[in-house]
Amino acid sequence: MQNKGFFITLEGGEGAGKSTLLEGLTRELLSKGFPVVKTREPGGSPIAEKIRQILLHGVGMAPKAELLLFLAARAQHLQEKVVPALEAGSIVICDRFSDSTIAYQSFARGLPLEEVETLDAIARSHLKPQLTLLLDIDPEEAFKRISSKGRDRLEKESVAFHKKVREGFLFLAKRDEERVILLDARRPTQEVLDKALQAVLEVI
Ligand code: T5A
Repeated sequence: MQNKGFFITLEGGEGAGKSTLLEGLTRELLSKGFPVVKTREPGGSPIAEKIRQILLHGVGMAPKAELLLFLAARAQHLQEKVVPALEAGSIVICDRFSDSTIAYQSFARGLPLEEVETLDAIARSHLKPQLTLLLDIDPEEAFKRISSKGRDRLEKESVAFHKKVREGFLFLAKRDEERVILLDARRPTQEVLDKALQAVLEVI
């Protein structure tokens, strides 16, 4: 799929600092005059936000249903928001995308990698991010940053689950070194933002 814009995704485990980085990057790029659309998954459009509620708070969800709901939300979000913004020439920055599906639904949940990748490619109509910033941090350290109250269904998973998520992300970073920039998420917020901004400005 060809487009005029630039597609950036932010990835990492819970509490790694993706939302913080999304705000900072958007602010910096807008101040430099770039057209930026910020968004997130699951969600980012009205129908996808409804699916998000089911995903984060549904009870007794089967792993395959979970996978297909994330992908349904993705297909809707892309058609409604991401693709039009890219076609209009914007830089789209998305908090989580396909790497999260592979890390959570395949590495951590245990669904076969090849099947997850095939279904994901269908959901995203083969659209790929041109740059991914992966915020890497040990999950036990990251969980200290987020309140134990009001945790959602995935945040309540075990430490072992979240360690497998991290393994998944690191596997993807190694497999696709050209696209994925690994950032040390333990560093201070401003330092993470500076490194991320430098990486973005080098490629856009
Ligand atoms: N999921 C998602 C799947 O399983 N499959 C999929 O395909 C997709 C797309 C989404 C859930 O869905 C799963 C993954 C998730 O479990 P979400 O609400 O988007 O849920 O969850 P998160 O992305 O994990 O959101 P969080 O808010 O928990 O984490 P963030 O955005 O990474 O962290 P952030 O920026 O909110 O920061 C957390 C705290 O740390 C501080 C912040 O101020 C904040 O208090 N902080 C730092 N502190 C010290 N140093 C830094 N560098 C810091 N950066 C931020």
